[in-house]
Formats: sequence, C-alpha cells, structure tokens
Amino acid sequence: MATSRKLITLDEFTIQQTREFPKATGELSALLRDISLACKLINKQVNKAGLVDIIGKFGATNVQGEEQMKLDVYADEALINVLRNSNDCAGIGSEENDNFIAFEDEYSVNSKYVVLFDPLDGSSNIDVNASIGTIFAIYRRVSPLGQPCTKEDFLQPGNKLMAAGYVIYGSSTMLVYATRLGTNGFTLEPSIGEFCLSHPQMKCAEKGKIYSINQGNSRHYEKGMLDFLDHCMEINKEEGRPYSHRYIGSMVADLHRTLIKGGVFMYPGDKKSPNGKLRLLYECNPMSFIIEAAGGLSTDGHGRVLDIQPTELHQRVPIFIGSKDMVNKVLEYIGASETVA
Ligand code: P6P
Repeated sequence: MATSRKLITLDEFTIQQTREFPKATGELSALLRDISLACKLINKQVNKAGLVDIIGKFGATNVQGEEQMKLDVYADEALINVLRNSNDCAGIGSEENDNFIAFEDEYSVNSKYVVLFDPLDGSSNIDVNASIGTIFAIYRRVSPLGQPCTKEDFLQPGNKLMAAGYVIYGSSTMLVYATRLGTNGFTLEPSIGEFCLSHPQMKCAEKGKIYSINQGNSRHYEKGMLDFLDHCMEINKEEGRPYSHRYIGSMVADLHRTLIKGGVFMYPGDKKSPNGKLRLLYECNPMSFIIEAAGGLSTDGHGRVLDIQPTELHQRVPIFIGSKDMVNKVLEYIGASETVA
C-alpha cells in the first residue's frame, strides 16, 4: 500500500534539531513557534487584502518617516502581542517603532532571547500584489535575567545571532529559517495550518547570472558601481550572454529568488545616501545570516555585514549579498580593500 510522504512540520524539525544540542531547553523552538503563529495571522490578512479595508494608508508615518500602511501596523501589533505573551521573549525592536520595547512581566524578564523584526517588508507592493515578507532576527540577551532587557541586547553584531528567518507571502507562504546548522525552508500547508519542510538545507549557488538593483539610482552611483553594471550587461564569456536584471523592490522577494536561483542583490551607498537605504538590525543582518548559512556572502563593501558593530536601532548600511562569485566580483569593481572570504 502506498505510504504518504511524511510531512515534517516546523515544530517536529526544530525538536529534531534540538537533539543536536543536549543542553538545549527548547526555548528557541518555542520562540520560533510563536513567531510562526504571528506570521500565520499576518498571512491571513495579506491574503484577503483587497477584499476588506486592510489595504491603504494608516494615516501615520513610522520612525523612518515612511507612510504606514494598515497592514504594516497590523503585522507589527500581531508580532508584539504574540511575543509579549510568549514565555521566551524579553523584548522586541521593530522597524515600525521608534525605540525597542522591553516586556516587564515576570515571565518576560526571565526570558533569555530578544527579537528584532521588520513586520512587513516591501509593504509598498501590497496594492500591486507583489510578494512581501516578515523578517526576524533572534539574539540571546547580554543583560542579566530577572530585569527588563536593555538597548545593548539589541545592538549586537549579526555574528552573535542565534537564528534568523523570513516569511514570504507569495504564490505560496514560505518560512525560511537559519541557525548555525544551516538554512531550511518550510511551506505553509493551509489545510492543516502548519509550516512543513519543503526545502531542506538550502544552498545559495556559488555562481549566479542575475543582478538585482534599483538602477533608477544610477545617477548617484560611484564609478566602480557603474562599471560593474556595465560588466553585467556585457556578453558573459561562460554564458555567451549578459546577466539578467531582476528587481521586485521587496527585499524578501529579491533575496528569496537570490537564495533559490543564485545572483547578487545590491543596495549600495551612493553620493545622495552614503549608507544606502536598508536597515542593519532587522533587514541586512538577518538576511545576511540566512544567506551565509546557505553558503553565500554578504558585505557592506568593506567587510562582512555580520561583523558590523551596531550603534543605532534603525541605522542603514550598504549591502551586496548573494552568490560568492558575484559578490566578490562586485568588490573587485568597487575597489574594496579585500574580497570577503
Ligand atoms: P527602492 C521596501 O521598501 C524596502 O525596504 C526593501 O524591501 C526593498 O529592497 C527596498 O526598500 C526597495 O527600495 O528604493 O528600490 O524602492
């Protein structure tokens, strides 16, 4: 009799991973479960956007000065509420909130993790039905247990991350999650409401043929960056054709494609915005952790993004991330001091 392929749920997978660490307490698995619950709630709203009054402007701006969409605010509140009620999160930092939030109940102050997130990245694409996503980063706190978390818990370099992930709300809803054991993808099975392992041990191809950048900013780019773009549009000797240009304008969607198909995603600093646009703590660090755990590279043009010592919650950094060969090729053109290992 045919046996159905065993579906491995996210919970089963993280419990199996916990067995790799005898001292593990299961708190990180529980925290991931909480985050995935919030993302299922967000997914439900994203999927019915357009049918109910959840699209459109919230009528306020966030700390970035960006107009908040109603779904942005919904997603932010869903994550904060679930994590505040979790026994495994001491506090959060979010793109949508000026400062970090320390949870002060007796369970939270004794929790050993803090979470940073961009609740709905790429939300300007909601009304055109392009893929958007939630990005999250999990640190073990450095402040003592038993009291509220502090700013230092959030201003850790990305090389201290315990785990990071994103959920992409696209043709299917996928959660991609990385620890030091690797990067794995889980697809939401709506009939049972569970994320199930669909992309085990994801690898970012060493070579790529796709470059992803908002070329509308070219007039502000330095010469080296312009020379690299010319290189991308020349006939590539190995391929006998130029690279392909793909840009969705949603970091999660552009990097999900980069992880699956290879390539390089770039948001460089330029004459107008020396630090580029993307935020270090809840966009560049988690995505860099995920791509590096899959064998790719991520740099700000001088060194690993994950080695940057943060100074501010919402600081921006330039980023060049993806296939090892392509990232190092960019660095050759922009005159970086050395290629990344
Ligand atoms: P631009 C979305 O607003 C976002 O923060 C990222 O998701 C995306 O990669 C980037 O900004 C797009 O920026 O300037 O190309 O519209």
